[in-house]
Amino acid sequence: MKLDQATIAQLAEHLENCELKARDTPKITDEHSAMDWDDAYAIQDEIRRRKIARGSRVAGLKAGLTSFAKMKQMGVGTPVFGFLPDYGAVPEGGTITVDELIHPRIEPEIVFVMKHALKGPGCHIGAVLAATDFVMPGLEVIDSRYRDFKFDLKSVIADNTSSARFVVGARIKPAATLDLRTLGVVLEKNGAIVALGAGAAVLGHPATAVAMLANHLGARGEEIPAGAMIFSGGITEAVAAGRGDNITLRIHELGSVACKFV
Ligand code: OOG
Ligand code: MG
Repeated sequence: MKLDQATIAQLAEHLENCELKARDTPKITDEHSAMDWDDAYAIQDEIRRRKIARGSRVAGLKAGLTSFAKMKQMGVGTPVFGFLPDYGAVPEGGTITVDELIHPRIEPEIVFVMKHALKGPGCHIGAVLAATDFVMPGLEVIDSRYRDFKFDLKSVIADNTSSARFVVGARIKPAATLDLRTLGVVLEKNGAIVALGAGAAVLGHPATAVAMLANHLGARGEEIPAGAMIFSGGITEAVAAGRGDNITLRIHELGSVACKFV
């Protein structure tokens, strides 16, 4: 750790205020170039602590930057992990209020719900599939608190990996009955197709992202708890959405999920 506790608390407060007030900020590494990976996750942990102290729950976990399309779009090279606060949940077909956000983008994702806890190190695709209860289609709405979505990995980890809103579809399928690599994914904005992909875009198989999350948590003495919902990462690049946009995600075998920006 390179930052002291007071600086970590101050940066967490700053980033969380930017989220809650929908204000952007330059990336924090501009002023704190010495910060390391532990500092970045410590800032994210402090944001989580602040939310829980205010009565929020953690509704799910997420892996991000798990596809080459996303890594290329954001100019970074390794996955990151964050959490989904309960108030980010949007019902299927529900609305997302643009005024509460800075510059939202949407991502098509495969969502895992775990039957059993998963603890790294040593987690692999097999362990993930054995521990998974079912999968669902999910739309993640990301909203980096950084100006013009410009950040490096440490800044985005501290900013809870741009987490903002999320929507899940109601058709569930046991992961074991599907080949998650070849599931086709179609993202539509106002009826036009804006992105296309397949499950394998996420690290060859989206369960790899869940295994990496378990191994990441294991290195910190934590685990993915039984029942956890996990967004495994955008399959295509993220697509900007604004007031009036109707978004629909269709995933082969998993049905569709939609939301509207108002
Ligand atoms: C970071 C979050 C990325 C994903 O699914 O790749 C993410 C960002 O691009 O702002 O959630
Ligand atoms: Mg995402």
